[in-house]
Amino acid sequence: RDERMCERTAAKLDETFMARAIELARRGEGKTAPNPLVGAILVKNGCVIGEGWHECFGQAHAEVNVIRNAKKNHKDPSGSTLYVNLEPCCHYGKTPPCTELIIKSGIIRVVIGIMDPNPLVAGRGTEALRRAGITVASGVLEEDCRRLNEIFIHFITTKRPFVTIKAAVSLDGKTAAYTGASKWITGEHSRREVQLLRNSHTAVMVGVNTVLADDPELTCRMPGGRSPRKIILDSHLRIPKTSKIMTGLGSSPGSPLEKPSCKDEQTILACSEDADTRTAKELEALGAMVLRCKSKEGRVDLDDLMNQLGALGIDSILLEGGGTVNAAAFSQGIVNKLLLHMAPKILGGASAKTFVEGLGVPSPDCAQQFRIQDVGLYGEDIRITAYPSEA
Ligand code: AOF
Ligand code: ZN
Repeated sequence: RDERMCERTAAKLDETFMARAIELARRGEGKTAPNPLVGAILVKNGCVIGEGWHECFGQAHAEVNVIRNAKKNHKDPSGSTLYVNLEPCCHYGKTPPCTELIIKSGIIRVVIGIMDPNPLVAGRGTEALRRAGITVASGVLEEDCRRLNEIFIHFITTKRPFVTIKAAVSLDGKTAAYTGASKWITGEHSRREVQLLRNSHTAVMVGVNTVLADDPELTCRMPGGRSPRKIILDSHLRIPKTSKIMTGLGSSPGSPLEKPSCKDEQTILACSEDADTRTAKELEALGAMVLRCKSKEGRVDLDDLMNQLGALGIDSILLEGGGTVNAAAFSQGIVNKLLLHMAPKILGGASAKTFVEGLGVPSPDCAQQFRIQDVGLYGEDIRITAYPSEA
């Protein structure tokens, strides 16, 4: 029985240290895409002797940073345990393999959250460590680690962006009053959350009707945050040249980070194949990238668009569209996650918009099923986090 007690205590300890690694990994949010969020700590004789995380795309991996930081503090990693939320890499990428450094440092045990879905690694990192005589444990806080890198996992395995729908609704599911007035449904707390989301997603996407109605900037105004790349669904290129999206193209908001995958953070106008070529040229001359997509029921085929955006290196999209765009996204099956901010208000009105319009399904049996992962209080509002059931 004592032995089992010891095991349980040791497992709890592993989880506590892994939770810290996850916390550190999150510091890279908005800066590492399309690479993963990775945090690491070194523990020796029960004490943390170093912390590190992947700070920025293309730069040192978390494992390199944690070892360097320990040494900077005059601590010897030899004989220590490394906690890292993602399997260490064993390939030559932009940086040399972390496994070699780990082995050289004399680390004796490595505790991993999840295996690396990157086909270049995928189990081989762990193998290399074991071959060197290092004890490896994996699957610690597995669910949390998977969620932390849900974007990375999706993008590296499908080459398509991870799409999160974000909507702000009243208790009766409305996104505006019957007059169309929508400022504001949710409280300040919820709206601050949106700024965080814009920072942590590579791109933000809306329909042209949102541009026509609200003339939004779609920037991240959080201190130290970066603005996402903008994608406008605009089948017939109706976007006004005087809109803030178009006139803002001259300036370069966002961070100066080098992101070779989406080099110039250019605003993308997704139109159908038959959109007017002259208008397209004019918009391109103003600095936009026009992406021609297959048509689906007279609109941009979102499935085709996702393939094209994936090829451009866009790993994640925050979809802040209205009910029509959301309906198309749901029905084309491109939605990976739903974040619903709900304010304790009733707007009423049969004609007031809801966050999913379209035709809908003929019977509840045909409804798209979701799994609620979390419900949280955000000031007066609640936020529901849900995933499509089949995922
Ligand atoms: C990171 N940061 O802390 C870890 C990563 O192109 P590279 O050389 O930066 O390698 C990227 C791959 O390395 C990435 O897809 C993942 O498989 C692995 N681990 N990547 O950017 C890190 N540990
Ligand atoms: Zn590495």
